[in-house]
Amino acid sequence: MKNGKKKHSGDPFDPAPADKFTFGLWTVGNPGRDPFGEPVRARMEPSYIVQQLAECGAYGVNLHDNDLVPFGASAAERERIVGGFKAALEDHGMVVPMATTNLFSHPIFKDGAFSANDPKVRAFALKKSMDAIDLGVELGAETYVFWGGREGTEADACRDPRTAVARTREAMDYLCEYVRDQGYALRFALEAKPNEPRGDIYFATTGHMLHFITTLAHPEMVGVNPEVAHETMAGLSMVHGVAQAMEAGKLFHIDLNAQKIGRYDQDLRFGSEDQKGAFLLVRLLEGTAGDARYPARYEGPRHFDAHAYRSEDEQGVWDFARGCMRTYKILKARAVAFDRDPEVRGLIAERTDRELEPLLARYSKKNAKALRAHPIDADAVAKKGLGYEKLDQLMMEHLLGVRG
Ligand code: GLT
Ligand code: MN
Ligand code: MN
Repeated sequence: MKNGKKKHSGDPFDPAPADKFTFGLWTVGNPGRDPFGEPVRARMEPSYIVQQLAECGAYGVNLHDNDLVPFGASAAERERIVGGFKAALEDHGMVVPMATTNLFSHPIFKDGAFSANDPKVRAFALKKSMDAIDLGVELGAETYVFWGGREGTEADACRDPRTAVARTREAMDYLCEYVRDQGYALRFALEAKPNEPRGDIYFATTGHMLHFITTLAHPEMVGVNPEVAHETMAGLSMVHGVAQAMEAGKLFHIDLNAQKIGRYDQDLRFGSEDQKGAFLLVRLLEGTAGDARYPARYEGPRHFDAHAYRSEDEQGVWDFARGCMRTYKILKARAVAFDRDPEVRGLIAERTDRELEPLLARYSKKNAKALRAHPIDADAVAKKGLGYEKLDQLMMEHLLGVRG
């Protein structure tokens, strides 16, 4: 069954490959292990996951090196596994748009990977990353994610945190040069997280990453991969972080899921918590507000980095996967209706002032002089209500499906 040939149900919210929905092999493949309990689901073969995700209407799968090729596999075993996986992708019309390296599971990474104090660990991390980049490119990946889950501390005196930053820069510069040297068309996307599994993880938020990128030797090759759960764990607005990345041309990839504030990294089904945040995120990614100043929409894959509840069996996993995709499409339809609503448009229409705005746009002695001379009645401006209660309620009504 080739994906392109799969018959669509006709339900407008059922996913199709054109929606560009992707899942990590580790997401639907999550066996439901947690720090307090054993796995509740059996391991699924990567080729089987590809087949099932294609059935569900997904566009592709992403992977860590060891999601596919077990740690320490021989070259012959690697060839056999990769060959079988490529055949499954081909059979089911699925692609691998993103790949990454597992730099956190093996005990060698207990002190981090690129930032670890032992040069042998840093060397191992670079070697493993180069091999994993080769694998990703072989499978067709265009984006390569770096999530520094173990790059952090509990005992902060173990290294100067500035050294951790500098070592991470060295590693990123090293790997960018490797990619250039190989002639690969690959971009890096850095994923932030504030804590877990480490007490504190370096580069805690997307904002930290955005600045770090400006210090790299090839900043044009590197962007970010913000995750809903991680920004929310930090108590931040995912929408604002993503917007800053988009405005800087740095949203290279995205990890969609859901999260309650103040919890462990829950990686819940997309949209299952904070529906308002999810709505605003989809609205931003899809560009339904239609602001002429910005590129219309985010064009990359819509990747769900989430997993089914531990209460589920395999059927629950596919229900979870369909749920992520359906909720995204439902929110997209709601966002389109919201931004078309004349009452909404009236409330968010920008105020213009042809005389004043040119004076604000750029400093010059002349502009500043004219600006200072321009009378502004602060009390009169302050008195006027902005109508945001009405606007937000209209958003709620669209979101709850009683309007539009
Ligand atoms: C891990 C983590 C995710 C990262 C993945 C990429 S692995 O599941 O929780 O947020 O995106 O390494
Ligand atoms: Mn993630
Ligand atoms: Mn997460």
